[in-house]
Amino acid sequence: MADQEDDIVLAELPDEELIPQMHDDLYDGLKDEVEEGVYILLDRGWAPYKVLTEALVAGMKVVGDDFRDGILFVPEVLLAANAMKGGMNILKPLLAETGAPRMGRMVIGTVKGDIHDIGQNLVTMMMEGAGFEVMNIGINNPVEKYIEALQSFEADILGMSALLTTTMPYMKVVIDTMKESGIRDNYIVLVGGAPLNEEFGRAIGADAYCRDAAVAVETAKSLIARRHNQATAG
Ligand code: B1M
Repeated sequence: MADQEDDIVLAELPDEELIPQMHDDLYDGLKDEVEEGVYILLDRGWAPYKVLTEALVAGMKVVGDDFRDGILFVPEVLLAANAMKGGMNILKPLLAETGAPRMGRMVIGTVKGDIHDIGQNLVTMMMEGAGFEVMNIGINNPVEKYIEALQSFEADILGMSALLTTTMPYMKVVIDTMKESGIRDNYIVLVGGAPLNEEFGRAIGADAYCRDAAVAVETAKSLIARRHNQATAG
């Protein structure tokens, strides 16, 4: 693979060849090449969101499938994740550059026992791009950390992420603790992550399950608007 890479000049590839090449580079954990590809697409006038979804997220899907099937192992996936983050870091300021009005404040973090953070970083970027202020508290968060962050940041929304079937039940622990402390209804609770679904979101008492970052933005916008309307009516 590496020998072939030496011969390929990314800037000379047309879009329809550059995209699969970037997926290969992501798969191989070639951060510099992935970053170069992102710059090339932006130079060609691609919207940052299109680069994100078609060049990066779609490439990561292949990595995920091969990880599941035992073709890739943790060290390779870490390299791919690092390459993905390189590309995301270039896009982050561009996605946030919309000059959108302040929409609300969100605390987001991955639950206790879980160290996957690419998805929640993406949600953070997209929410910031849509005008939300976001406090990203990272990975492996116990309930106390969520509650402390919600209160200190004066958040409107709690976002929780879980990528493992073994860690997703912890979301219910957080929501139940919020209920016990009498603060549940002060916040909109959104949950996401590959193993979740709508039914799970409902069952644990979240306000909504968000399939992806774009859905998270739309859901947050509509639930915040509904809250404002209720507050005005009441
Ligand atoms: Co992990 N891993 N991993 N992993 N890993 C998965 C999740 C897995 C599905 C792979 C597989 O088998 N196919 C599998 C889980 C199986 C299961 O539980 N059913 C798995 C496993 C088993 C593991 C380990 C146990 C492996 C091991 O050690 N033997 C281990 C667990 C570590 C731990 O957390 N305690 C582990 C470790 C790792 C790495 C460290 C190597 C690395 C993480 C690096 C990092 O995040 N910094 C890693 C990765 C990269 C993956 C895959 C390949 C990719 C995840 C990802 O970043 N996807 C993943 C396979 C997969 O998901 N297909 C896998 C891209 C990202 C953009 O998508 O995170 O789904 P996603 O986020 C989306 C939506 O879900 C949604 O929006 C995002 C953007 O659209 N969303 C939200 C997510 N969070 C949200 C929160 C919201 C709203 C929407 O709040 C409002």
